[in-house]
Amino acid sequence: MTRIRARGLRGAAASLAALSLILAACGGSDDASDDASDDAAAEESAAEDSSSDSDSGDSDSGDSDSVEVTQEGGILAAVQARGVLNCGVSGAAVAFSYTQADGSMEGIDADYCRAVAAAVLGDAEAVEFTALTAAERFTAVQTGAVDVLMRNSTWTQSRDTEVGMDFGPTTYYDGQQLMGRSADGFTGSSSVDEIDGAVVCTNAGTTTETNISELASLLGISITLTTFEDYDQVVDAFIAGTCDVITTDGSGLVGRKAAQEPNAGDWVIFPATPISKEPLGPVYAQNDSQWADVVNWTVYATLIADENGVTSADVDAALAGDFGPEMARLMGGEGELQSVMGLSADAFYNVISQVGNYQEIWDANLTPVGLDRAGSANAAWTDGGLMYAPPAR
Ligand SMILES: N[C@@H](CCC(=O)N[C@@H](CS)C(=O)NCC(=O)O)C(=O)O
Repeated sequence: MTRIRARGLRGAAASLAALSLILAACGGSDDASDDASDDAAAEESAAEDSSSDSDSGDSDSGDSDSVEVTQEGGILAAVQARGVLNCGVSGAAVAFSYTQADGSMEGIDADYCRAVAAAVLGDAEAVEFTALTAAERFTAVQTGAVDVLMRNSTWTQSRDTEVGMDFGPTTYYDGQQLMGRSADGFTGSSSVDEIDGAVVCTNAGTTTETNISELASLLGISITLTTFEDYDQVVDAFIAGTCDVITTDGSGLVGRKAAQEPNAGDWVIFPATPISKEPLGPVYAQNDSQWADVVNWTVYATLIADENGVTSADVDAALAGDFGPEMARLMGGEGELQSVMGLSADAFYNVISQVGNYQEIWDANLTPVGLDRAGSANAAWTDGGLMYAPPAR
């Protein structure tokens, strides 16, 4: 994994530190972390193998018999004492968490790291980003190498129940799609049957590889599934022609198409309806309810502000009650509930003023690559979408 100390909002300079292994980073000598690392290594090496139309089972879920939260006393106290949030990201997911040329981290996931730092520390810049591959990410949560993982990670039953982690509110409802070349006859209305005989590439340790294997079996088609450790390698192999088709979350295809397609129309994304549900959101160690509340309500605060039309420019008016009592409470006014969570009363004022509401975070990161919120599952519930927060009272 790669640790990137990025103190700064979008575009601010950050420093790149050396590559380091998970065990080196967390000094894991206890049984739980050894188990977790061994399992992850086994999972990674298994996933590195290419397979043909294989049933790769639950390789994306990780596997850990005995996992314990390693930060005694709670993650909130640990982060407050440290003064910096350790946040796991991809670093290779355009528009979600993508390492910029100057070393800074940009994307919706990176901004949710900043939002948690703003809530806990009053400073959205107090984040150390750790770039993790798909295969590395859950071990980093289990061992406490990161306080929270914001790495386009899909909430699944096995990950939630077997792997020593809990999932927060979905920040982006995604779905798996495929991308091929128009020169090979693929169009936006192509169906999955058309990849019969193709070399299909994706990254290891993901829901993606299991979804496509299961679907190929179901459809009775034969594919050669080749997995790479990181997504940069997948896209490079697609560009080099080694892969006929690549597959991952639709957002990951749209982002790379926007960033790397040689000529407009060369690459096409299909099928129109995704082949899976990929609810993406925060992941943290299990059995730390206080920390779960902090991360969850940070996300909810961005949604409630969005529901009430409160942007970063409106926080003082909201605190003064101009947007009603719920927003006043959420901004730290009369009846505020942040203090009982172990946060300062102005925790969510800091989130909205320094990072923005959900729509502002969307506009900053996803609109530029052509991802539309309107009409998608990511629209507010009042607009027919699934974005919905419990009441702040
Ligand atoms: N959401 C899926 C896939 C996540 C995933 O790894 N997606 C790719 C494509 S968007 C990615 O982000 N790769 C970045 C990397 O490998 O660093 C999961 O949780 O397993």
